[in-house]
Amino acid sequence: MTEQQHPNPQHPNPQQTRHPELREADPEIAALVAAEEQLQADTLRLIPSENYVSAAVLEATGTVLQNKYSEGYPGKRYYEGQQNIDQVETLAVERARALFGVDHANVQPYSGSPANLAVYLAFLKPGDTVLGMALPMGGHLTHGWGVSATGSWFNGVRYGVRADTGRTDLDQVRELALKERPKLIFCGGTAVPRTIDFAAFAEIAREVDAVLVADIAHIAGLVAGGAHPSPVGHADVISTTTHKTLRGPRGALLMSTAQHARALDRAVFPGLQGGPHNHTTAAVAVALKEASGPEFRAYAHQVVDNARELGEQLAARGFDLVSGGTDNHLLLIDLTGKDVPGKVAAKALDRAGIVVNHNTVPYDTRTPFDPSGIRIGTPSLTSRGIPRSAMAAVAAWIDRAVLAARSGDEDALAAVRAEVKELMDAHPAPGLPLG
Ligand code: DSN
Repeated sequence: MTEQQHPNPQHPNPQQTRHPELREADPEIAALVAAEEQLQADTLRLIPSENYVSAAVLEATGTVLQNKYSEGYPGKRYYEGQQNIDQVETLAVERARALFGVDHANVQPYSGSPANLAVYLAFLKPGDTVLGMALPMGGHLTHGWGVSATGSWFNGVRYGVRADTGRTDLDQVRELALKERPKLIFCGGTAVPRTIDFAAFAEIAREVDAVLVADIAHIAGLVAGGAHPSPVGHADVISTTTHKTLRGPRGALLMSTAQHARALDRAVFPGLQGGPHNHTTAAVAVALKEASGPEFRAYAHQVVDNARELGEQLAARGFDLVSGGTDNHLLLIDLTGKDVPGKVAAKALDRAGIVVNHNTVPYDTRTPFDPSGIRIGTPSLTSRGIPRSAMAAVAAWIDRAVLAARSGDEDALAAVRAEVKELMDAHPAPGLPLG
């Protein structure tokens, strides 16, 4: 951090002023926090489920609200002293309802997996059938996959994507629904690069009298910002985390029609959870306020524009994109044709300052621990204000790093890292004092 970057004595070097109590009480943890800040400042973070929260969201997570127990819901608590907490939670609920246009919102789930488990508790008995996208096809563990509680306690039936298009196989969804008569159908996932056809899923769910759950964890910010169609009016329940494209703290929301409000609330508390994390609720409220403004709409559209452009630039360099491209924030890349396994590529990219995750691709012939693909996305880089015009450079860096992964050229990775850092320095990240 140079004097030049902080010329104003009113704003001294944040490394010297940030977290003074923490540095005093626990220098080891303080040093690791500082190192993580530096890492997040210096690297091109392309994991599509990650983002940078604003300084305001970050501050809200570090408030005294974390000292308070509040089991129950506003106006119906099991502990006294809720004068402020009730207002915080009510604000969060009202903002979620307004932003997504839903009848009901529960802001208490600790994260996406507990939120989805609460949905099972609300509607299913152990052994009942749930239909969800298979994990290796882009689904989520909690959509009935075997190693998850949802796949061991319930009868998980899975659909996939079409081999020829890489897109959700809605014919298979309907066939399986008619044959297996699931009580719950999940749409959405963790590696779905295309628009989810909520209306088509709703029609199938109605046909078999199933509850349709739209898991919009990845795309919630795009839905809120009008850059992806909304599941409202189609899905009975909407589940989402708050920390991905929505750019809030780590947490989750369950939303629904008025009809299912009571069942969901009872499932979250007392069914599954104890006291809500009030500091997180406050930060969720702040993020929802931020997401309701015009700047966030522009952000959501820019995320998609950047992803589309990055996809085109990568395809032009011979990368095989599952489904041929993207409609949203993420790209799933099959590296088979590049002759580099996903994990080898991801680790090389990390050394080049580009952070991605290895990922299975549909019909992968390799294992989930050593799959054929990588998954990348544009939410974080867009939060730094990195424009569409920079996507050619990003694609070229990925290309060079993947080639270097194959040849073991560490100098090439170091050269990419230096170029990446220049772009990062030119686009400070929100919430990071080091930017
Ligand atoms: N871990 C999240 C993701 O990366 O997509 C899903 O839970």
